[in-house]
Formats: sequence, structure tokens, C-alpha cells
Amino acid sequence: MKATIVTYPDEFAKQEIQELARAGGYSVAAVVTQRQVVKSEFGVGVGKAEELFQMVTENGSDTLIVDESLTSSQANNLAKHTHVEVVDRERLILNIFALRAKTTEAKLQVQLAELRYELPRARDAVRYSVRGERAGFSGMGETAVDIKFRALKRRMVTLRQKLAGAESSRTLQRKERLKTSDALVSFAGYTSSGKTTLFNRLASEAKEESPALFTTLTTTTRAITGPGSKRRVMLSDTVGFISRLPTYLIESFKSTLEELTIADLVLLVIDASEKPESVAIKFASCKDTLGELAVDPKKVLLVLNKVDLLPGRTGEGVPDGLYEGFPTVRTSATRGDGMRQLRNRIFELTQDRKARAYHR
Ligand SMILES: Nc1nc2c(ncn2[C@@H]2O[C@H](COP(=O)(O)OP(=O)(O)OP(=O)(O)O)[C@@H](O)[C@H]2O)c(=O)[nH]1
Ligand SMILES: [Mg+2]
Repeated sequence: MKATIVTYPDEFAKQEIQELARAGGYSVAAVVTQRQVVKSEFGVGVGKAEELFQMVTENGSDTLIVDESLTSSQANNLAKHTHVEVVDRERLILNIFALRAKTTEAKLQVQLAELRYELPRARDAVRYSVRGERAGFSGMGETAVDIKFRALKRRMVTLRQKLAGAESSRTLQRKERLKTSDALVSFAGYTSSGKTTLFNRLASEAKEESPALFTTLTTTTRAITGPGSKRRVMLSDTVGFISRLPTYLIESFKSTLEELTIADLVLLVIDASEKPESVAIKFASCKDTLGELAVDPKKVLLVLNKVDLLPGRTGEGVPDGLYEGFPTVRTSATRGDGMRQLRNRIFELTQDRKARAYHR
């Protein structure tokens, strides 16, 4: 699969959408930038649509990736005009999630997210049919679009029921686990920041770590014991964040992300080796997502990871001002720097919470 991408001119957007495209299985033939991506009719200007048609014809792309959310009519118009498949940012993220989903729960969550993606688009189609073809059939029953719309709704109800089942068994399991431990500690952070690598180090696990985006979609929980083996906390690794994550995707993964809402301590992992602008954007985006999940900022311990890649190899280059107010640990999950400090901080910061009751 070969794609031409339309995105915003800033470096961060350009780089991120290319990584997403590759994670979705595409090779990138060209990147076209535009200050404003969502415009009526095509999502891009008419002139741009023409230019894109020329471009995909010449470079042999079979797909046009648009780094924004398009309505179904925008996507259809653009596809008709360029003669290639049009994939918007949401669709691309959903495709990646679908590729990565391995467990039953993750698969159900992705299916639910896909229905949520399709529903407003089906609604669009209903609106068209009301204006157009359906006029002549008034009173003659349902159109194909109505039927599709209702089928989507029905499938959604079924999926929600199945997910509720998975959710309640997860809650039960969690309660059991918490009986034998003092606290729940959860990893959070941008995709590819190194959460699973840190988790594997701390819990002596071997879960898949990879430079590809969204490697982890399902929560794994393990017990770790503190200094002198006196205390046990549960440590959870979970799905990563990305900027402009569609809200319904967060909602579909609610049971997975709930781990963060109820955690006593959230380890927010930042890839500190990236350019300061990227670090700042990703940090802000993580804070937003944690806010949406109603995580108390007071429960956050920042983990500035990948310090081995920083100049001087000591983590000196990490911009401090950005993180004011948060307790911070610097680590290299691959080289092992700061792992002892991280473990100590985890047990230190969960100490007072020992008395807390887990009646949820
Ligand atoms: N140099 C360096 N690379 C690291 C470090 N920690 C993780 N990595 C690499 O970064 C990539 C992503 O690591 P993961 O642990 O899979 O990241 P994640 O946050 O779990 O990502 P998702 O599950 O996709 O959200 C892998 O290629 C790791 O080997 C580190 O401290 N230093
Ligand atoms: Mg992971």
C-alpha cells in the first residue's frame, strides 16, 4: 500500500502522520502540506484536489491519507476526484488499532470504535437521502440507509453488552488483586515513550516493545515487591496516547483506560530524547488526555525516559521548566539508568495510601 499524505506544515504533524501511516502498513510516497486541511467539499481546496490527482497518478499511490477528520461526503468527493482510496486521520488510527488488537476485549473495543466512526457518517447519508432519492418514496417505508443506520445501532448495543461482561470480570479480578497488594500503579504516556520497556524492567516481564506506534492495546498487570519485600504494589501497562485522539476512541477503550482513573499513582512516561517542541506538544497532549480521564494531577509521577539518547548521556538536557510541580525521575529503560530511583519513588509515593480502602 502506497500513500500520499496531506497534513499541516509543522514538523511535528508531518512526522507524526508519517509514523502513523507506516504503522498502518503504508509506504509514504509523498507528503503535501496545507495550512488549512478541512475545507468544504473535498476537505482541501479545489485547486489542491486537482494537484493531488496529478500527484497520486504520477507517484503511483493507491491511497490518500488526510491528517484530519473528514465527513463522508468530503471523503467521497475527494476519492471520486483523485481516483484513489481516501483515509482520514481517525480511520488511519482505527486501522492501526484493528491491526494490533489481539485479545477479545481489544477487538471488541476496536469494533465499537469503528461503529462510532461510522455512525455520524451514516447519519450524513440519511440526511442526503432525505433530501434526494427518498423524496419520491415518502411513506413507502425504509431506505437502505435507514436500514444500515439501524443495523449499526443494534450492533453497537450488542457490542456494549459484550464489553460490559469483559469489564465486570476485569473489575472483579482487580478487586482480588488489590486484596493482596497496597496500591495500584499505572503507566500512562504517549505511544512509543517506553512504557512497556519500563514495565518489563520493573516487573521482569517480556511483553512486546517496539518502535511501531500502538504496540500495546491491552492492559497487563503484575505485582512488584518493594525494598525488603515488605510491600507489594500492582503495576499496570496500558494503551498509549496520541494527539488529537478521537474522544470516542478514548470512550471505547474506557475499561482499559479506567486503570488510570482508579490508580493510586500514575507514571506519566515522556520520551525526553525528542526535540523540545515535540516533548512539549506530547506532554501537553498527555495532560489533556489524563484530564479527560479525570486523573488527579497530584497522583502523577513524571518519568523522563530515554535519557541515554540525550547529549552528555545524563539527562541534563531535559527542559526542567516544563514539568514544574511534578515529581520527576529520569530513566533509561534500555540502559537501566534510574530504575532503582523509579522503584523507590513508586513505593515512597504509594506509602500513605496503604490505609485506603478499595471498595470500588
Ligand atoms: N534508547 C532508548 N530506547 C528506548 C528506551 N525505552 C524504550 N525504548 C525504545 O522505544 C521503543 C518503544 O518502546 P515501548 O516500550 O514499546 O513503548 P510504549 O510506550 O509501550 O509504546 P506503545 O505500547 O506503542 O504505546 C522501543 O523500540 C524501545 O526499545 C530508552 O530508555 N532508551
Ligand atoms: Mg507498550
